[in-house]
Amino acid sequence: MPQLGHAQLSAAKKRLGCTEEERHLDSVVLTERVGSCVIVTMNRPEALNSFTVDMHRELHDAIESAGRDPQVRSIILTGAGRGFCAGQDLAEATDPDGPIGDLGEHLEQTYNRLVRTIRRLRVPVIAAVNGVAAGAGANIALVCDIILAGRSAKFVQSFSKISLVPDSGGTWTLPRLVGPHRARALTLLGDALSAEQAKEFGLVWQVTEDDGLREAALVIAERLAALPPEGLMLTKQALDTAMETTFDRQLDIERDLQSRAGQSADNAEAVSAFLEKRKPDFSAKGTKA
Ligand code: LHQ
Repeated sequence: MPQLGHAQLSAAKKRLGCTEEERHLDSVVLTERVGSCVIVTMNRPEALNSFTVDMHRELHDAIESAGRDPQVRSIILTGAGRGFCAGQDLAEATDPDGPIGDLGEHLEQTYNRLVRTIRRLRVPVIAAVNGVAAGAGANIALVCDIILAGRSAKFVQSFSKISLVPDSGGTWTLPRLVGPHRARALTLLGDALSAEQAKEFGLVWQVTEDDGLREAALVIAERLAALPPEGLMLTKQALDTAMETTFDRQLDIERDLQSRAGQSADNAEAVSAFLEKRKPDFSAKGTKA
């Protein structure tokens, strides 16, 4: 009998009349709205949330649709169970009847699309790394804007152990985050970095107790929601180009983005509120009157 993927199973259950809640429990990606934040949870705990084609599709759709919602001000990416994400599901990758052929093509259609989408999002993405993050799972965390880690989290560039090249942007992000020689040792040896070491190396913003991770991520989400969104979006854009360009070109980019930021109603409101010693109200939209 042919095996159904999660997406096909969900569609079949829909036809068979399951409730929305029953279908949701089946999904390999869960989404939960908390205020203006969407928590996106990779949900294959039995395989440490490793990536199948189905999980790629659901994760990309969940993140893209949260990013398109103008009411959403941040996204938290996390994993169900004891892992964050163990990278590619190696059983699916090696299944001769499975969906994966050439790995380069697979990367382009799945991991590259995902990390490009995360990187280009209007809103900040917080990675709440709740356990082991291995292979592409580690590198997907590294493209997020703010990385929090539970005390039991680990970051492993496990590619060398299976004779693969670090992907999902890891060869770009890692040397920039930890320096070229640490990046070489981490990727060639494949040693696991503990949450504390990852913080020391500059990968992680904050380490929390495991049971305090969700709360800590929501506190960051709440702080981001209190800030003017356009300024955050433009700051993300400025930092994205900064690593690829010259100092002079980056000054031009800052000038152009600051010109846009300076014309925003949020900037006018924030400065007036500061001068008038009151709390700002960022509900008004558009450019300065
Ligand atoms: C897994 C996996 C997994 C399936 C744990 N797959 N089941 C891109 C393009 C295309 C192809 C290739 O790859 C890529 C990018 C990549 O991501 S390559 C890197 C792929 N990932 C890995 O090599 C990591 C493999 N996993 C591990 O080394 C360990 O599981 C880690 C270090 C993550 C965790 O170790 P433990 O805490 O000791 O857990 P465990 O090994 O006992 O795993 C628990 C279960 O999860 C186990 O299943 P079981 O039925 O025995 O309980 C594992 O088989 C399963 N699992 N990772 N990637």
